[in-house]
Amino acid sequence: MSGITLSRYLVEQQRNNPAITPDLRLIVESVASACKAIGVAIGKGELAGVLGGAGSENIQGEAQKKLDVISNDILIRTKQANGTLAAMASEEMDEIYLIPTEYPQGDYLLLFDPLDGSSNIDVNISVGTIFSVLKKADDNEVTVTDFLQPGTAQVCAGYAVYGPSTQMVLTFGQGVDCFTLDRELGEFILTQRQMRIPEDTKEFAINMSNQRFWESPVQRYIEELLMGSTGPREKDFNMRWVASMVADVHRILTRGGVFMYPVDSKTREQGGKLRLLYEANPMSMLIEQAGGASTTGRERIMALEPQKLHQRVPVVLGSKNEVERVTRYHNE
Ligand code: P6P
Repeated sequence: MSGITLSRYLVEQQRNNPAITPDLRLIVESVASACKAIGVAIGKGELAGVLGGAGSENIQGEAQKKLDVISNDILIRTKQANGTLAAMASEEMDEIYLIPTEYPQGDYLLLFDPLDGSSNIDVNISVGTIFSVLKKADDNEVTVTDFLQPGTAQVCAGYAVYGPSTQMVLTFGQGVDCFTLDRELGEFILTQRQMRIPEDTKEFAINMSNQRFWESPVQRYIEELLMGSTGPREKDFNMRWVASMVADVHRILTRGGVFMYPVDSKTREQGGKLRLLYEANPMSMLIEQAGGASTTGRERIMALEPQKLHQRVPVVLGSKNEVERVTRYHNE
């Protein structure tokens, strides 16, 4: 095993990647320590009385879990005072969070889904934290408009997945590296460099219960997969659906696959289910950096010009040749 800690890795990376400034290094290190604390809170579960609903709703109208709120607070508290950020945005907060004036201000913007897949938390299934880092475009007072940058503007993206082991996956735009938490040391150790997604796959991830609401290109694509070796694809496929995007994306980064949360007649009003700025964009950067592709079914997600902070978007991501096929079906 490499024995390379996250801190040592960041020093190494900074040498050959000028985009990794001391402030950006500090942001990633403090997100990592927040994820360690979130992992501890999740690990205690029932023992710490942190399961179940918080009795509140987020801007999405979704009931918040206690751990959604706890995770959000951990990220805010560990991030706000280190002088690297101008503001933060979260799935769990309606408005952007300006760094209080008593703290030094920085040039970076941190966006996160503090606990993705939290509907799984009460049944002990893997969940995760997704984060994305942008830079302020100018020196003016930060507003929500500063966050409305395309995915291609991200300087860093990553997630922590709280599964049988706690892992952190990171990209600064020069490939995707994976760390595993050594719980005795309390350190993330580099365990996989330059993750690559196979261009072809036999595994797909979609919530099949929505089938009757899908648009025809998605109907066609999934029907062909289900026909397997007896149909036009001439091979059998397997299905996985964890209902935690982080867990599904981690599987795809590890062994390939295609993940779909398409827009359908139920979600057309909102534009889809998953959020662009702190779910689809960071995951798309990781997927593309690992040799995969990520589109709305019609266009590249990372090229979208965001209009709203909590904007939703259809997502088709993973093994390049499958994503290209789904996109072709939409554009035929
Ligand atoms: P469904 C979790 O709530 C989430 O945002 C993603 O992590 C996950 O992929 C999706 O929603 C699951 O949606 O409709 O299957 O519950």
